[in-house]
Amino acid sequence: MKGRIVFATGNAGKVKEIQMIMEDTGMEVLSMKEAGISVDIEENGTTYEENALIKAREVAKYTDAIVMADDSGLEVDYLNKEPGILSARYLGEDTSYRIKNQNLIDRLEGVSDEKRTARFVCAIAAVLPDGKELTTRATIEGRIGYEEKGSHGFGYDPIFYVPQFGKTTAELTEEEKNQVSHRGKALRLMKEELKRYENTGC
Ligand code: ITT
Repeated sequence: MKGRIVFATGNAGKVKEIQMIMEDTGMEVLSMKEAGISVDIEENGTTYEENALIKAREVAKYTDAIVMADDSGLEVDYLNKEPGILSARYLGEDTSYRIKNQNLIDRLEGVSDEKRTARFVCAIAAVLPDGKELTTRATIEGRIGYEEKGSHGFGYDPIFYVPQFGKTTAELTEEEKNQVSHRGKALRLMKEELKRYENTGC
């Protein structure tokens, strides 16, 4: 694959992961900021895919490059899948994750291990220069921990415990997280979709 991708996100944590995951494509991945694009996008979709497409379509108005966007969230089963699609806005966009994470831990007080199941969900959308739109989605299953652990990653990572590693995603190295994460898996699916479209035109 060749060319440039502009990633329609203002989240620096996502940008770092995405650039690592896309490294092997040989394509240059620029954040919106690096591409000099600054837009305020209203994410008023009802699904992760819709929101990812809204972001990618908006930024595609300002560039001829491939544009991709990520819409993601944390679904806690015991809380009826909250905060879900509203994860970034949960308790207010500017509220620190220390407070958001502690709030989720508090809401699960007394809840047993088996009922603390949760998942990160990620939808990736791509808008290609010819107008073609692609979407992919992936998840990682885990549990909400009892305290924050780890300092890598961003957002809800310190409370998202992955049984397979016996660690939170904030305790994993960047490589380990990208191997198993919702974002890593959804982006690898998107790489395949792009290759398929390049080869077949549909
Ligand atoms: P952009 O819309 O600019 O991409 P955002 O942070 O607002 O940035 P979303 O609307 O997709 O992005 O919200 C996703 C939120 O879900 C994110 O802010 C985190 O709170 C949470 N989240 C998603 N993936 C995560 C991950 O890998 N680790 C920790 N938290 C994550």
